[in-house]
Order: sequence, then C-alpha cells, then structure tokens
Amino acid sequence: MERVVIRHIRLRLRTPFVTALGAEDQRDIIIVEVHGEGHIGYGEVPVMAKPVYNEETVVTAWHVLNDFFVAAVLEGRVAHPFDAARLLSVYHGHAMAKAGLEGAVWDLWARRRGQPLSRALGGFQRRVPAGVAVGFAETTDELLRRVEAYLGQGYRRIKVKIEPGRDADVVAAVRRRFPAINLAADANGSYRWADADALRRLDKFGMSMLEQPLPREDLLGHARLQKVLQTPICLDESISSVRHAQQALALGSGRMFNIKAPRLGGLTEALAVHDEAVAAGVPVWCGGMLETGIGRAHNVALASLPGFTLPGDLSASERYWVEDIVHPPFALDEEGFIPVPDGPGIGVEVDRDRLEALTVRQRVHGRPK
Ligand code: OSB
Ligand code: MG
Repeated sequence: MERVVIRHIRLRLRTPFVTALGAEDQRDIIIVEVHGEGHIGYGEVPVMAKPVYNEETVVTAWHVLNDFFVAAVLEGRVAHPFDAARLLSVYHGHAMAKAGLEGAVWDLWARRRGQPLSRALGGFQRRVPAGVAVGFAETTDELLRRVEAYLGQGYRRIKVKIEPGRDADVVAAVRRRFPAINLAADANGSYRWADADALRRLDKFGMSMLEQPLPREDLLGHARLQKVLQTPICLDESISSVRHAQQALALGSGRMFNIKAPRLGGLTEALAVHDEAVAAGVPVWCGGMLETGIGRAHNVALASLPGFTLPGDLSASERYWVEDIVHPPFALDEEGFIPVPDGPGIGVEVDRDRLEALTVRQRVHGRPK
C-alpha cells in the first residue's frame, strides 16, 4: 500500500429520499482510494447529510480518516484486509469512515489476486435478488405510482417507510392495490413501546418484516415487542457490531438482520454477523445507504454469501442517479436480480473523469506518485 486518497464528492439523487429521519437529496460522501502495485482499491463512506442514522457526517468522517485512520493503516502491517479491520478496531465508533477505508483495502487485495471481491469474501451466488426502499410520498396516489413503477422494473420486494401517524394507511394502500407482493416496512427507530398497539395493527397486512421499529439501543424492547407481533422484526440500526448480533439472537430481539458493512465498520465485521446469523438459522439481507456504484459493488459482493437469502435494498444505479460513477451501471436482469460482477475486485470500472469532476476536496497520504 503506497498511497491513500480521501475524496469528498457531491452528487444529487434523482429524487429526494424521505424517511422518519428526514429528507436526503444531495449526497456529500467520501470515496477512499488505496493505491498499490499499479492497482487502486475503492471504498465508500455513505454518510447522511445530518447525524440522524448514526453519529457520523461527512465532516466527522473526513476528520477521523485524515487525522487517525489512514495513518493507522499505512503505518501498520496489512497482509490481509482483516489486519486493516484489526488496526481500526481500537477506535470507537465512526463505523462508516472505517468501512470506507477497510472496503478499499478489500478491493485492492482482491484485485491483486485477480479475484472478484465476492469470491474473496466467500460468496458464490452469481446474482442477488433486488428489493427497493420507497420513501414517503406527498400523496398515496404518488406512492402507489412509484411502487407500481418499481414492480414493473422487476423489483422482488417493496419496503415502505413508516413512522407514527403515517403507517397503517400507507401499508394498507399498497397491500390493497398489490395483494400478493413481498411487502415490508422500515420505521428507522421512530416508535416507542407505548406505540405497540399501532404496530400490532400492521400484523394484518402480512408483511415479510417490520424493520427497526424501536430506537437502536433497545434490544430488550425489541425482544418484548417481537413477543406481541406476528410480523418478523428485522434489525438494522441496532446491530452495530457482532456483539450486538449475538445479544439480539440470545434475547430474541428480531427474526432477521439487515446487514450493512458501513454500519458495522466494514466487511470483516459484516462477515462475522453473517456467520452468527447463519449459525443461529436467522436469515439476513443486505441493506443500503443510497450508495454510488462503488458502495453498491461492495454490497452486491457481500450479498453473494450463502446466508443472504432474502431480497436486499440492492437497487439499480438508475434508481438513485442520473449517471452513476461506475461502468457498467448496476441494473436488474429480467427476473429482478442484480448480477454479481465477476471481474477482479469490485468488478466494475470507476469513471475517473467523473470522480474528479464530482470532487469537492481531496487529501493524499503516503508516497507521492
Ligand atoms: O434504514 O435502511 C435504511 C437509506 C439511508 C439510510 C438508512 C436506510 C436507507 C434505506 C435505503 O432504506 C436503502 C437503499 O436503497 O440504499
Ligand atoms: Mg433500515
């Protein structure tokens, strides 16, 4: 590893994404490049505009990467991406910043071995089922139009966003119009135990899961809630380490996990959560954070592992961007699956000109060219 480049890039989502956490329209994120032996490995830090999903923002990620994390990895001995994960594990929090750097190390490592990232992670599924997360819309008609369009594009699972006061009506409208689809809802932690009755009213819609109803710290609350709900609870924000996954499994806090490497501090921790879930017989799916093609490539590679049996928030590039930063862009096949790239590393080509054009600022660490 000779050089690390930290780039803050800015790009606009095709349409704003509105959830219980607020609205995202402009994405200010960080792309990490790890250069070595003529190759470049890429990672992504998909922070939200405000610290509402976790504590991170583009400014905190810029700080910890440039002031601590890059030096720790450049000065450490990294023979395998596990070493990068271990070097970063002494620092608290800042999972997305860690994941961006560790992910770039994984990509570089796989490229040097001429191996697809999916294979380097132990994944053999050649395509992964695509689902889509649909944000709040201004009107029910607008929401139904969007859902219909996604179903027409082949998506195999629709996840709507809910929050107190905007739940049963949303779910009921989609269910009435599309009685047979795989339908789920994500609350992003916006409910409290006192709202359990409102959540129980969602049971009758036959949803495949209810994602993160309660605040992320509340593993006990989720266990208590799962006992009074038929709909399986899926944990997202609550699982920020393999320890949380073990505790959630022991407590019965949910019946499935959404695995996101950025939330977990990297692919190494994501693999550990996957393995715990598989051992416990708990199904998992791969979540998303409105990533560019770089983060999406990491997600698709991860989702090729055997425990990922459910459709993830793995959507086509065009669902987010007018133009992605990778070629070819991610797209669904005729049956609503995304093919896992089989070239070395992330397996898609990064558009260097576009990356430069989107760069707001960059810092170069290590040996200059
Ligand atoms: O809770 O899963 C979530 C996006 C940003 C932050 C949190 C979440 C999401 C999504 C969108 O639901 C998933 C995607 O399509 O990337
Ligand atoms: Mg979620």
